[in-house]
Amino acid sequence: MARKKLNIGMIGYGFMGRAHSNAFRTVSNFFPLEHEPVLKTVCARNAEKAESFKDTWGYESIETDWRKVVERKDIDVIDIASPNDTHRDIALAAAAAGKMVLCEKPLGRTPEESEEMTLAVEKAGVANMVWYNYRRVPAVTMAKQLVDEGKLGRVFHYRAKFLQDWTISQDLPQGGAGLWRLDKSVAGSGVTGDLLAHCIDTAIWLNGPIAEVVATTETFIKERMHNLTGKVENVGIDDASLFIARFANGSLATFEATRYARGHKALYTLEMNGEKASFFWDLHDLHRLQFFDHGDEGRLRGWRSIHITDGDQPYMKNWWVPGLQIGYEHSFVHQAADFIAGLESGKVPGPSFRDALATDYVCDAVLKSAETRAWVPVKQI
Ligand code: SOE
Repeated sequence: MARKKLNIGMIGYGFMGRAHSNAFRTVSNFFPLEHEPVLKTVCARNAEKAESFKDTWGYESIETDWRKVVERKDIDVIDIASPNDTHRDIALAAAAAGKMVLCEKPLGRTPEESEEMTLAVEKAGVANMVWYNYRRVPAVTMAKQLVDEGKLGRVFHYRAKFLQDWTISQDLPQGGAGLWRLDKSVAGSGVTGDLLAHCIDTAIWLNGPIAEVVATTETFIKERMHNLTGKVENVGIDDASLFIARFANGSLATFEATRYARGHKALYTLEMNGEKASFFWDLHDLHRLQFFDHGDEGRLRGWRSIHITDGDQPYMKNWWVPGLQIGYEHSFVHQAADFIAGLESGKVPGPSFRDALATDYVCDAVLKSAETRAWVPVKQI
C-alpha cells in the first residue's frame, strides 16, 4: 500500500541537519509507518551550500530564506536544525503558519524564548518535538522501562556527566559556522545549554522533576578571536558547568559538563542507584546497559553488562538480527519513527516543547546559582 507523504522542510545544514536528514531518509525502510517523510526542501543562507546539501541528501529543492519554507503550502513539518539564535523566530512563524515543528536542542537561548515557543505551538495546536535524541538510544530507553516497572525501587542517587575536550586550545576562534557554540549571543550559554541540557532532559524523564540546584561554572579561556568581526572578544559562555541537585522525589544528584576534559570526546554517562537495583550507561559503549540487581541470589550477585541488541529490547526488532548492534544516528531514526507513529495514533510522544522548557528552567537555575553561589529553586511547569 502506498504510504502517505509527510513533507519535510529542513532549516540548517550542519551536523544536526545531517543527523535529522539521515533519520528521515532511513526511517521508512525500517519502521512500518503509514507515512513516509519526503525531503522536500533544505534551507541555508548560502545557496551553494544548500545545493550541495540537497544533492548529497536527496532533497527536492533549496531555499535561502527560512520564511519561504514556512510559507510553502507543500511543507508539513518545519525541522529547525539551525543555530540556537534562529530557533525562536522560526518556531513562532512555523506555528503561526500551522506547521508541525521539530526543533534541535536547546529549545531557546533563554527560558523566555522557550516559553514563547511553547505557548506558540500549543496555541496553534501543532505537533511539536525537540531532538533530545539520547532518550532513544535503546539502552537508555530500556533503563526508563526498568525505572517505570519499579525495578530500582526508591531512588537515592542520579549521577550524570558529559565530557568533551574540543575547545582547549587558546587559538580556537569563536563565532561563525561550526564555532557558533562558543558565541554566547548565538548559543545562549556554553556547556550548560549544549551538554548539560541533554543530561537534564534524560534525568527528568527517568527520575522526575528537579526541585533545586547549586552550581558552579567556569570560563577557562576568557578571550578569543571572533570569526565574524576579526577582533579578539570576551568569551561569554560557560566552558564547564557542575551542579548538585535535589529531585522532587528526594533523591540527590551530581551533574558535570565540560569541554576541557582532555581525552574525552563525548563521554555522556549516567547512573541511577535505587534501593533494589542500579544501572549505569555510557555513550562510548552505547549499546550496553550495566545493571545490578540486589534481588539476585547472593553468590551470583554482580553487575550484568546487557548487550541491547535483541528483538524484545527497545527498537531492536526493527533492525538486524540479535547480537548486531546499532549506533548514535539510530537514536534520531527512532525519534523520527516515534514522531510519525505519534501523528498516526494521535499522541505525539515527548520531549515536547513543554518538556524542553522544563529542561531550560533547570539550565537557567544552574546559571543563576553559579552567579549567586546559592541554592536556586527550579521553576516548575
Ligand atoms: C557539541 O559538541 C555536541 O555536538 C552537542 O551540540 C550535541 O547536542 C551532542 O549530542 C554532542 O556534542
